[in-house]
Amino acid sequence: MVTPPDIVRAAYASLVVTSLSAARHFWVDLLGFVVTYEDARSLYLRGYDELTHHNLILRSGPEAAAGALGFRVRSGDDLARASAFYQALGCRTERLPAGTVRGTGEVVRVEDPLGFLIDFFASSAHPQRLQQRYDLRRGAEVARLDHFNICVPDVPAAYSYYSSLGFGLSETIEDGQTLYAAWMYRKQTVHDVAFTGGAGPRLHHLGFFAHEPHSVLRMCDILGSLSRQSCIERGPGRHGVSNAFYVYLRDPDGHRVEIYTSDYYTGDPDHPALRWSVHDPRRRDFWGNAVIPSWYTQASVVLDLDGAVRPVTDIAQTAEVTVGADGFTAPPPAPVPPSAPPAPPR
Ligand code: 4SX
Ligand code: FE2
Repeated sequence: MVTPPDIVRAAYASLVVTSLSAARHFWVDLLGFVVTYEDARSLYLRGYDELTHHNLILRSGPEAAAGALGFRVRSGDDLARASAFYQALGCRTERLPAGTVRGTGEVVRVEDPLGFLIDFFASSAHPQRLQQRYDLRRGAEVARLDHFNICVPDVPAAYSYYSSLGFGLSETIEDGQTLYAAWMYRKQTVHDVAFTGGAGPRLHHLGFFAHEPHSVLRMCDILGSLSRQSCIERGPGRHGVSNAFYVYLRDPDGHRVEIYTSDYYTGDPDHPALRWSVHDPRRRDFWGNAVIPSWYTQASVVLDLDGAVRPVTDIAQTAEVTVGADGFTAPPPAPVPPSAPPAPPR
């Protein structure tokens, strides 16, 4: 097998938005992203901890879609490995000279076997360090990009492709027959990428890390105060999978964003995967709150190397939403077994 590139982490994503001013208001003024660069057609944003040029590129365009998902690789040699790896798979690849993606060294851009546009880069400009500029923080006080969640018609196929790229498995949702969802990592957290079974390729959401559960709650309070509560799609709550505290929001174009905090360390070489039953009502919300059906079914279409929207293939396996207990399909609590009254103390 061809050696895969040494991927460090999920680093940036690019979204096409239909109104850059509406998107700026949402991502910068409300969520509190930092602007690294902007012009009339694009915005380059990062979290307060981020020391590369950007975590998110917003570009204005005629139709909402997701562009490339960016992985940082360890060195320049890994760019050559990425090219060779995808060429051996028969995938289209491009080399973009340094600066083609603003603030970023050379990029290898590929159409991956799942149908997503993926960027690999090894170097980036270092912007001003803002971690301790508490005076500037707003909104959810987003720290950095944490993960991509993608909709794929065939979850086992996505799992085996990302395994071949050297990703570790942290958690799954499954039953005896079907792998419904999986979480995989390169950095030492629960994930850099996760798969939701559904029509694909589509981007399900971008997960951004915040340091405090309080940031998640504060974001919800801010949206309520501004009568923007309809942006809140799911949560706030505690995930079963990952143990993170979360909320999902929808941006003005419907792109889904998760504010995510306090998952756990996965860096030991023998890190054991946690496997959840699809019938466990705590798996997606540890408190058993129902997952709204739109969360399972709606997602952003993705672009190909020519900038065209990728056609979507229907789910090729049983849909989790039709089997899983999610609060609304949860079995009633087990009856308390009858027992004899405790014997009086002697
Ligand atoms: O809904 S899940 O609890 O399975 C979940 C969803 C866990 C972690 C995530 O990042 C996520 O998006
Ligand atoms: Fe997530």
